[in-house]
Amino acid sequence: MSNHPFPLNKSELERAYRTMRTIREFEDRLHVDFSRGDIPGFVHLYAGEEAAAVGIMAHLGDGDRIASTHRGHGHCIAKGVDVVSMMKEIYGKKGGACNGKGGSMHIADLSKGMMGANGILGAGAPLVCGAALAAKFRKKNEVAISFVGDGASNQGTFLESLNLAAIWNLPALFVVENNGYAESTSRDYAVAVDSFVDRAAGFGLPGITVDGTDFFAVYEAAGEVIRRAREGGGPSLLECKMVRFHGHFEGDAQTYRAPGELESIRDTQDCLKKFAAQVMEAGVLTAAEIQAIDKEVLALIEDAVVQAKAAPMPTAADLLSDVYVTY
Ligand SMILES: Cc1ncc(C[n+]2csc(CCOP(=O)(O)OP(=O)(O)O)c2C)c(N)n1
Ligand SMILES: [Mg+2]
Repeated sequence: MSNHPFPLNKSELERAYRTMRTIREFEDRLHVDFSRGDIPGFVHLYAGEEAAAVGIMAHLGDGDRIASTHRGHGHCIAKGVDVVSMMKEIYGKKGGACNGKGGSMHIADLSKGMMGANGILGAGAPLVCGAALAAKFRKKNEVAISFVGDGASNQGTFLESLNLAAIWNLPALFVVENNGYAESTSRDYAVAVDSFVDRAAGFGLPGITVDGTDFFAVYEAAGEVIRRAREGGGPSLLECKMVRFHGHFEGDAQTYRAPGELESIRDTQDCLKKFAAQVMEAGVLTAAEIQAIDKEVLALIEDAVVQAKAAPMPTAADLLSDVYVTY
């Protein structure tokens, strides 16, 4: 029996906070370094959305598979991908998760069940049907999880995947990360139904909507639908209502936001602040313990950046490797 109201013990709570803080620090550091011109390519940041990735991934092991999105750094970190290899990848360096050939939108690590970020909206859902079908045949009670944004949820690939998963009764979960925008288009303009749960019902899938800025709400709801999938109960949809703290991409002027919107969501809907307040109020973690984790994470990210900057660039000869899988 624990003497606090949470479904996790103290070290699990510390781990959850550390992972969320790692994502935040990783993203906020990229924001700064990108604006300095240090980072090649295109970057979409997950800051603000951490509670969803961490609350869901807390239920997964390396044998469970996920397919991510263009906004994938948070999913990678929460799934256990090494942050140094991620930072090197984003800097386009050798030793990166894909040896510097993929960049931000193609980070993958199959040893961690991370099947890849994806620049094509809605492309992860059919992959997850495949992974979940394989899991069903392997009979190890593994699950596969697809992430899509509110905008990508309109893609035919996503909707077809809901149907396939339902008729095959797959151990799959479809997470809709509803941050209110697809680039600059608001969700209310682009999605006809008020709730994604209604859309799931149209495909014969149960659905749950949660406050994606509340780690514990996500953890509880994800636990329920993942358990059901592992036990053969079939796929579900989980909508996480969330906020993004940066632009759609780095460099976005965000003129589509209401005046004061960004300040307001950072003030009232910060999932890290909420988590810290909840665990401190319950007396499980102290402010000093939280600060110690913050400091530890700051050093981890600084080290990742130093290593990424020092790593060599891929050479012309590297173009010819990793093109085909060798059997
Ligand atoms: C098939 C496809 N169509 C369009 C795009 C261009 N695009 C990239 S991100 C994006 C908006 C995505 O919005 P959402 O799914 O809500 O995810 P968010 O960026 O909010 O996390 C669009 C239209 C794309 N990458 N792939
Ligand atoms: Mg969105």
